[in-house]
Amino acid sequence: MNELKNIVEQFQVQSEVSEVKPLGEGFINDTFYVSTANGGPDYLLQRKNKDIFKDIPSMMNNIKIVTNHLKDKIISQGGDPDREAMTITLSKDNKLYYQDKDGEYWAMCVFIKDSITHEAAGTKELAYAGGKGIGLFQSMLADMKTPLTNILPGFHDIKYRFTQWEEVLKEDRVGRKREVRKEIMWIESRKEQMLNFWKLVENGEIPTRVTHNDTKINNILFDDKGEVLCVIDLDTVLNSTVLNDFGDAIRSYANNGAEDAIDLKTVSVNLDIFKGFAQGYLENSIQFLNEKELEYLAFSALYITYEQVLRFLMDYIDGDRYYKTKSAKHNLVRTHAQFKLLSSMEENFNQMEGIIKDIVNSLKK
Ligand code: GN1
Ligand code: MG
Repeated sequence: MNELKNIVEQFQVQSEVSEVKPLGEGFINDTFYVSTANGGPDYLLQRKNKDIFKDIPSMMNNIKIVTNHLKDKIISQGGDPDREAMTITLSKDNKLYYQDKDGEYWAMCVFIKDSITHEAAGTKELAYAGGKGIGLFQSMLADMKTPLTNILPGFHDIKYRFTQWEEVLKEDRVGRKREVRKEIMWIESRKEQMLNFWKLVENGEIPTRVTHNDTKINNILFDDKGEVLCVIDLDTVLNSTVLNDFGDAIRSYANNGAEDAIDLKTVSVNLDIFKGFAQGYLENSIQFLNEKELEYLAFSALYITYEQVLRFLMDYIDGDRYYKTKSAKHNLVRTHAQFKLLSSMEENFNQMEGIIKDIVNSLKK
C-alpha cells in the first residue's frame, strides 16, 4: 500500500492521505479509494489498462474536454459543477495522468461526497433516474464542438467486431473452439441482422454524436435519495451513435439477473425497468434525436447485448486476455447469461417497441 501512497503523492491532493484501498468491480482498470484526513475531499485513483487503451494521454484529454464542457453547461444552468460532473485531479507537473517507472498510467479524480453506485436497477424509479442521467449527459454534449480523439476505433462497430471474431476463431489460441460450437452458432445466425442495422450508421441515417459507450448502471452516481448525480468512467467517451448508450444501459439496468448469473432462470428482460429507463432517457433527449434513432431504440438493446455475447465468447475462445475473470470459465458463464438476456429481449421485442412508441407519442403531444 505504501507504493500506492507514493503514487497518490504524485498528484495535487489537498489534504493528508490516510488510506488507499481497492474499490469496485471494473473489468478493465484497477480502482482505489483514497481517504484523506483534515476534512478535504477523498479521491479515486485508477491504474488505466494500457493493453486496452493504447493512447492514454489522448484518452485523458478526451475526458478533460468532455468534463470541461459539462461543467460550463452545468454552471450556466445554475447547477453544481462539483457534484454533477467529474473533476480530474492533476499531477504535480500539471498533467492529466502520472506515468510510473514501469510505464503504468495512473489518473485521479475527486470523489463526490455522499454518492452511491448500484450494481442493479432494482426499482423503476432508479431506472428512470439513470435514464435521465444518460439523456442529460448526451444532451449537454450535443453542441460540443471540440473534436475527440477516437482512442478505441471500432468499439461498438459490429463490422470491426466480426473482423476480430474471424481472427480469434482462426487462431483458436487455446483450443476452445470445438467446445463452443453451439455458442458460435448463436453469433453466426444473427450476423446479417446486425450488419443490416449497422449499415444505417455507416450511411449516416443514424448519426454519430458525443456518447459515453459504457453506460452500465455502475458507471453512474446517484445520491442517497436515488436522484442521479453524474456519469462516471469516461474512458470510452467517443463519437458514436446514442443507441450504443441506450442499448448498453438497457442490457445492464433491465436484466432481472446478473451479467454473469449461473442460474439462467434468473435472467430475463424486465419491461418495467425498461420502461422507466426509456421514460427518463427520452424526456431528456427527444429534442435532439432524429426519427431513425427513435425507431431503432428498442433494437439497440438487442444489438448491444448481442455484441456483449460476442465479446465475452470471443474472449473465452481467445484465452481470457481482455476481461478480468474470477473463475476458469467466467467468460463462458457471462456468454450464456448474456445470451439468455438476448433471447428474452427477442421474445419481448414487440412489447419493447410498443413501450418506446407510447413514450414518444406522449412526449410529442
Ligand atoms: C467493461 O470498464 P467497465 O467494467 O465499466 C467494458 C465494457 C463492457 C463491460 C461489460 C473499455 O466495462 O465495454 O460492456 O465491461 N469496457 C471496455 O460489463 O471494454
Ligand atoms: Mg466502470
